[in-house]
Amino acid sequence: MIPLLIGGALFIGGGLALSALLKNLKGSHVAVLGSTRTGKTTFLKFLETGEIKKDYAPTQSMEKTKKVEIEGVYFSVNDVGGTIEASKQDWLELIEESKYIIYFMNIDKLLSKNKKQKKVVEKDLREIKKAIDNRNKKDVIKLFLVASHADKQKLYHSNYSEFCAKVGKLPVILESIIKLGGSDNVKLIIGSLNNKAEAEKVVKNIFHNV
Ligand SMILES: Nc1nc2c(ncn2[C@@H]2O[C@H](COP(=O)(O)OP(=O)(O)O)[C@@H](O)[C@H]2O)c(=O)[nH]1
Ligand SMILES: [Mg+2]
Repeated sequence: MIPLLIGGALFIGGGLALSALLKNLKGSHVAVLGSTRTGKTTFLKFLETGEIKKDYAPTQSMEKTKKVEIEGVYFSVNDVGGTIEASKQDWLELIEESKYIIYFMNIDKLLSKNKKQKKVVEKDLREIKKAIDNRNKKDVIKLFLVASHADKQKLYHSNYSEFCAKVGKLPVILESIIKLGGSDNVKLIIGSLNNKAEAEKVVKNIFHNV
């Protein structure tokens, strides 16, 4: 059983303490990557506060990489311009030091055949793969692909399993998972950060069994 009361612990729904969920990651570095407006800041703020803030504040260029320690886990968000193009060196540094990568993509845009988003995701994942292969540290990296903004798609609400199957079959996602080492190394998380309940599901899906 998960203890119900831990001093100062943040609870994320159903009495599940974030500290319990992050227990196995203690001391690890987690890189949060993804193009702009995919949900990185929202995700991190949720981990910090348990709240969903809707107002979009583009990350200031002064704070290219934001680092936060949560429950003994070191999260870094790289947020300038979004794509790997804009801040490649920062991405490479984060990938070098991290054991986990959480990559955000806007699944609503991908499913809407947004060519730009598709190109960005393809390029980002290709570069992430290269960076992982070139790491000096040789420990295995776990990668979480988070397909956020799913709430904007009708099928997500009407038939969740069908929606997941559809997302899993998208070539850009399917091919990336294979190239990045298959389902042992890569986990696809489909969901939304539109509200607390949805964000809790995303967080649980990422961190349980890690
Ligand atoms: N509907 C919906 N909005 C989202 C979702 N994730 C993020 N947003 C919104 O998208 C905007 C950009 O999110 P943000 O976390 O700032 O993106 P970042 O640039 O990756 O840090 C914000 O207004 C968020 O409230 C989602 O899953 N669904
Ligand atoms: Mg941001």
